[in-house]
Amino acid sequence: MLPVAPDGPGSLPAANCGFARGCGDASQQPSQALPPDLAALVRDHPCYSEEAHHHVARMHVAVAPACNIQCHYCYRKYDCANESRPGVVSEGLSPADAVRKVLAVAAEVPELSVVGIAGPGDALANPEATYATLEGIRRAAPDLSLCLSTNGLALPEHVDRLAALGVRHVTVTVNMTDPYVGERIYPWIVRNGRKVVGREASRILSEAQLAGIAALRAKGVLVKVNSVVIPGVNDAHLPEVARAVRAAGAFVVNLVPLISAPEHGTHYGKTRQRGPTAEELEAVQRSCELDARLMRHCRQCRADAVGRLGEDRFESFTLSKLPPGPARDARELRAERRNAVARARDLAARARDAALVRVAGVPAALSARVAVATKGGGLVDQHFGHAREFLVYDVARDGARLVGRRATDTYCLGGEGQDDALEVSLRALADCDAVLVAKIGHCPRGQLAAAGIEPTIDHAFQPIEAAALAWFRGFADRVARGQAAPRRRPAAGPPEAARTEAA
Ligand code: CLF
Ligand code: SF4
Repeated sequence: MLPVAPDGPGSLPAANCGFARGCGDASQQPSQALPPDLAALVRDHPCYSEEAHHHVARMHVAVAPACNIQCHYCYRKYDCANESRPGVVSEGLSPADAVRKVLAVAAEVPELSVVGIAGPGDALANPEATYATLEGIRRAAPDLSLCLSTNGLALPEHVDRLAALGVRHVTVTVNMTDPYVGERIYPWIVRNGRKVVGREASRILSEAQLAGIAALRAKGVLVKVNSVVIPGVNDAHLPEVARAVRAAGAFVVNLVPLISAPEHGTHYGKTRQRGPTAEELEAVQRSCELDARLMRHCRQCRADAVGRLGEDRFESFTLSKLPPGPARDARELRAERRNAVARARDLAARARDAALVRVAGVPAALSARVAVATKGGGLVDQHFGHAREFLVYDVARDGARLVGRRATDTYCLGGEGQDDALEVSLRALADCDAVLVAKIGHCPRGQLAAAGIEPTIDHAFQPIEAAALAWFRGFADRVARGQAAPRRRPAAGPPEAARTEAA
């Protein structure tokens, strides 16, 4: 059984209150000290621990092509190597190929910690392939954690077998608990060989999802709920969803923005249903975080993703590129890497704690927003011009809290600056006070400064949180001297405000 707070799940404080040590990382939040067994499940999974995601890798094996429901945002025939989002995959795998690929990746990527089945259809709509794969990986590489993502329709009948196999992390995508909302997301489901449409389909789906979450929790499995934020359809309903899944036993909720474009071939793409803006997503997060822990570092991975979150190494590990024979057993190498990662995390935590002491005297009301360019090792170590995304943190004397990631286009290509890409970056960082990078060229430096965003290399190669706090210390001094002022960020409207462009 997962531990329950004395008064039941609803009595737990919000995960992200108090600017604790990085959101989405419950193991690091003093207000919610976890028992050791649960903390261990969180600590080394890159999706459950924001801190771990800088260091630890996951991979997906695409063994599940079929699905038992239809979502208006899904069309799995679309494939593009440049697309990173759920349902996109370059090649499907048999269970035997999946195990071969896992061993090959685990020999080359020693920070690999988790193997997940996340499509491209639904893992539990393909039970034979899913179980053959999980059992094969469990036998071949018992040090790797098994993870699974599902729409939840078939979940109740699979909980016992998953738990018996040692699956300790399951993600259930829950976009609604109200069938009136659901009928605008799901045109149909297939239940016991029968196609069900309309509100009845959503009612059956929601009941199965909540029952499955509760049953997983009873078996000691950590459940993450992914909820797709669809402006005008379910955004105002999501706080209710967060409360319901939390009450059922979900550990963390991940609010993922709808990705929708006409060329994706989806119903939403064709009907021009848009995804949320960064401000709208933040507004929905704020409305849900009182009721649930939130994950904010999701990269909306492909079904064949390989590497740390934000890395796209899947193209290096297609079947044609795998070594012909069995991969070497690299368990010892992975154990060594885990020790090295533990040391790096420890150093980063100490640096952060020392930086917290230095900002303790800053006025409580002062905060700032900083963007960070990182290659993914938890350091400010990327050139501005090479960044394809920035991590954005709100910083105050309590700490640095991840707000989310902002995708951008790479500014520097072949040594040439790309003006269009710079425009994208300026828009992505428009609400930031500073951007912390390892290096930056003259031109982007000037344009960022002109836009009121301070570019700085002063904290290059420092751990991210310590760097953000160190920058904040200097910023607070300048504010006190009247030489700087925090940027005023436009207040995001409530989710209802987004309804104008609904499908
Ligand atoms: Fe994969 Fe999902 Fe397991 Fe993670 S992803 S099955 S829990 S190992 Fe992670 Fe990728 Fe976001 Fe998923 S970043 S899409 S939350
Ligand atoms: Fe696509 Fe997943 Fe929805 Fe199935 S559950 S239709 S695979 S998004």
